[in-house]
Amino acid sequence: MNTHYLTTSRTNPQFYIFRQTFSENLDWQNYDLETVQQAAWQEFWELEGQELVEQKWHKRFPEYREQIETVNSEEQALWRELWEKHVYSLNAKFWHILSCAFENYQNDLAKSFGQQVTFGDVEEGFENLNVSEKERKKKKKSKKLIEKVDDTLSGVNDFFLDFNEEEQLQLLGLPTSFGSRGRKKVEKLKKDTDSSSNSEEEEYLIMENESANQLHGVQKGLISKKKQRKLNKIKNLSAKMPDFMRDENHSKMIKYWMKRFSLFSRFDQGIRLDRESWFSVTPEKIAKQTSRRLACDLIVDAFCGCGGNAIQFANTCGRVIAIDIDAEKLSMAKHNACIYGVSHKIEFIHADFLQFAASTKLRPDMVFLSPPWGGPDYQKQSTFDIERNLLPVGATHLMKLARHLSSKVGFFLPRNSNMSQVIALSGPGGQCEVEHNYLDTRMVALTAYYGEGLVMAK
Ligand code: MGP
Ligand code: SAH
Repeated sequence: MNTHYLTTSRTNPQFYIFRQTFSENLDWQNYDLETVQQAAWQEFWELEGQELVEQKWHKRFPEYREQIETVNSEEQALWRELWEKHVYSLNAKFWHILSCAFENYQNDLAKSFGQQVTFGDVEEGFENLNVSEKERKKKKKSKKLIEKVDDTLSGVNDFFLDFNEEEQLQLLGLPTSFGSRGRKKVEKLKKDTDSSSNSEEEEYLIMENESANQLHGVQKGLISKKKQRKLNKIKNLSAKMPDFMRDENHSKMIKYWMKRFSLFSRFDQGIRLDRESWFSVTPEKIAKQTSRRLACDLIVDAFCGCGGNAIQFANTCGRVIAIDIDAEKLSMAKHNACIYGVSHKIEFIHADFLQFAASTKLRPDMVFLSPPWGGPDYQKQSTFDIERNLLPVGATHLMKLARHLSSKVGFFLPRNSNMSQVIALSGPGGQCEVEHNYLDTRMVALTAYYGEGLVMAK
């Protein structure tokens, strides 16, 4: 288990993309990964970072706007100094998260090419740190517990929280120039600057950790009391959940409920989702990114569900044809599109995409595919076979249908997809570009792009 969950904010996570162009005969291990990381940093900074720094500044110092108009030059200099510190510390925080996400990316990539990377590299890092034998044993022990917990729960891996920021960067073999502050200070910084974590979310994380401890018999005597506490917390957290989410699998659905604002920033304005869509809708930040990449005059969203992608396409494309086989989902998608004020740009079509593609004369500029993956159990396979496990048909068949409409195709796929199969879809001698989408340090899914003009030349 190589995943580093350094931080996780379900309500307002940071979005990072690592992208590379692949073709069958290129050896991915020889890629210039440093460039990939730098590009991801730059992209994050342009898309989100700059704005976040501004927002957090004004939240922290609401008096700034007014005062800066009237202050003398000495006070101006003080403000400038404060601003520089603010930018520096947020830089450090975001770089830190990105670095951990990037470490995960390399491991995830290796796995998707069928190779195992172990925690060994990180273990070796211990030798170079000034950590006493006793501390080392303690850290190893906590690492083992967390690995077990992670396997069962896919919960929060806070192994890295045992180390201060500089140690973490050293362990990851990454630059430490930003990482000289102690943990207390980082926590204070987090408190000061991160308004996104709210008590609801904190409660949820505590609950996840508590159930992890229970699973492994930690603090045995307390289990029944804790179980009771957990049940009470679940009750509180789920009070506002729709009834159909409060069925037998209650605690599983809470995870999705906690992410509701990450799925739709306007969730509270009345977004509607059915059970399947809670699992399958594309989180807004990822859908926005895909819509920037697939901006065109006319796009077909072949499996539109409740509209996560279609709504964002409507902001970057002239017109959107949104297809789904399920009429109820289509009506929810329409309703959701109204909330975002874009329903007039989307034509909703109730159809089976397989039949639609075979019979239509429509020739859109782009086609976007986000078919069902068989529910959340897709995660149970270490490598997801996109030819055997996608619904309603395998990836090659689906691509053939999509290419009948347009040579430019975007394909949203599970994070554990078999990468050789993803690349093979580009055809002999072809190339594809793959974006690995991370929210904080978690990979959510990948998006593969095919077709001339869509794949960035290598
Ligand atoms: P997830 O793995 O169920 O959630 O789905 P998460 O929080 O990453 O899981 P955890 O166990 O690591 O906490 C991740 C994302 O994949 C969802 O937000 C959806 O965008 C997408 N997704 C999931 N499923 C099951 C489907 C699917 O069947 N079809 C499509 N198109 N997208 C899906
Ligand atoms: N991208 C969507 C989620 C897609 S989930 C979003 O962000 O909201 C996959 C969708 O494919 C489901 O809504 C399901 O109803 C639909 N579907 C399944 N089989 C289909 C088919 N043969 N033709 C069209 N849609 C189909």
